[in-house]
Amino acid sequence: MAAVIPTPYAADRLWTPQGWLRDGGVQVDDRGMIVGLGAGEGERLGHWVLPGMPNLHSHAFQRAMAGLAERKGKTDDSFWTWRETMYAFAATVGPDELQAIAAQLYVEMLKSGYTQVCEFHYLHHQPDGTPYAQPEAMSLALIEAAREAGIALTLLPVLYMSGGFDGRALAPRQRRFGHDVPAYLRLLQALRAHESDRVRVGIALHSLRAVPEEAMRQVLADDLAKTCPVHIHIAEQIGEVQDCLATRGARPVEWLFDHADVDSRWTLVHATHLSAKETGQLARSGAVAGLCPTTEANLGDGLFPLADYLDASGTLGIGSDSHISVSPVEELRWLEYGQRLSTRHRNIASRRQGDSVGETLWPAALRGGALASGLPIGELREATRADLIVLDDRAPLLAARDEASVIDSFLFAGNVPLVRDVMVGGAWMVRDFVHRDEDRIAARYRTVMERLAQR
Ligand code: NGQ
Ligand code: ZN
Repeated sequence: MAAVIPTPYAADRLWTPQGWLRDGGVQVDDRGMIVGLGAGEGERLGHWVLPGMPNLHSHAFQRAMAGLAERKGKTDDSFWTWRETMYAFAATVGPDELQAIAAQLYVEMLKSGYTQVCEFHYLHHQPDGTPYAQPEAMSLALIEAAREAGIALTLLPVLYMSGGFDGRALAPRQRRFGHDVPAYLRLLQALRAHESDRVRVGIALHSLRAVPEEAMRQVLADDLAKTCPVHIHIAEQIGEVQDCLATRGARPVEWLFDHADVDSRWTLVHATHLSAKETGQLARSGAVAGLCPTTEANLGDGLFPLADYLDASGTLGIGSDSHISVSPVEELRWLEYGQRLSTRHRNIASRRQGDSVGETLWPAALRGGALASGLPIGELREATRADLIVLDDRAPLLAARDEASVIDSFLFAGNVPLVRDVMVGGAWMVRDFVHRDEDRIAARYRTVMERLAQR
């Protein structure tokens, strides 16, 4: 068989872990993988070229209710009252709606610079809890949406078994989330058949409140769970920490480390409320802290101990979670701003004199996001997928920005899109700010939303 010659691309400045590579080039093979990096020859990508960002935490359906829970209710509004609104909305979404919403969301993700998404998916069954004729119908809707939009997907079907730490049964509105362990493992097995260069499957345990200890042990012991990413929501709300202490005698993260071999395959989503001991445990384990700053702000969760965690060399990534905002720039900006507001200091994420906040956070989130996604590494180098973004070098904001200042300007000062082009696996999904199929996907989304609004 004749070898296919890789496609060469050139860029004026290409972001690598060593900093900006000048007049660099990437060679991409026919599977969309980078097979060479070095001197720049070939089609010019643009001026500032960065690796695309993985989004490590998404509940796609929630995009369609963004902005609909911002009005004061009868009781004190909290995470738990938001969850009631979210459950009511979730009950209206079936496979067709999910596909339309997710495809629209994924287009928005691509246009903002995300090239990969981890979908933490728990809307498995019909609203009353009856499985669909094809039990994995909702998962397949997400796979199809990712394919239509052209974003790479790590699908994390979620195990959800109980309604609280006391092991109580699922509430009526939670029934569509539920599986027993054998049915969950069958779902995982069925979805594995859909894996490809662009689709991966991992495991998600919804939370310690939703997964009893014995079920967690059984799933983690199964061969299917031995090599894939494992995600869990943990310690997002103080109430959860208190319930865990009361029922299990330990704080959530502490308890997890005592009962599972938490390593770099794991992503602990939120991990907001950590003791000093837990911060150290999480950092040393190599697991990813899955931070979702805009959602955590929107839901009133609290602030992650970023400085201590970075001082302990902890790994982090970002997710847009409830999609109240869909932008890696906004996640990283608010990650830093939350710390500034609470400490009344500046430049918190950069821990050494002279380091830039943006040049610290963008690569950190690339690395953690890749790990969480089950991908080799979050940087442009050989044997990684050619997922990259090109900034708009004609934007007035970037005028006279140089290698030392462009990433900070991109992260902190942009109020209009600065991501001009987006490539996933060697193929252009966004060119000149336009996604290749955005009109059709948006039109279908509008039709679906109008239908849902009438229910
Ligand atoms: C979720 N979202 O699973 O969608 C959760 C809310 C829960 C966030 N925590 C439901 N942001 O935690 O029970
Ligand atoms: Zn979540």
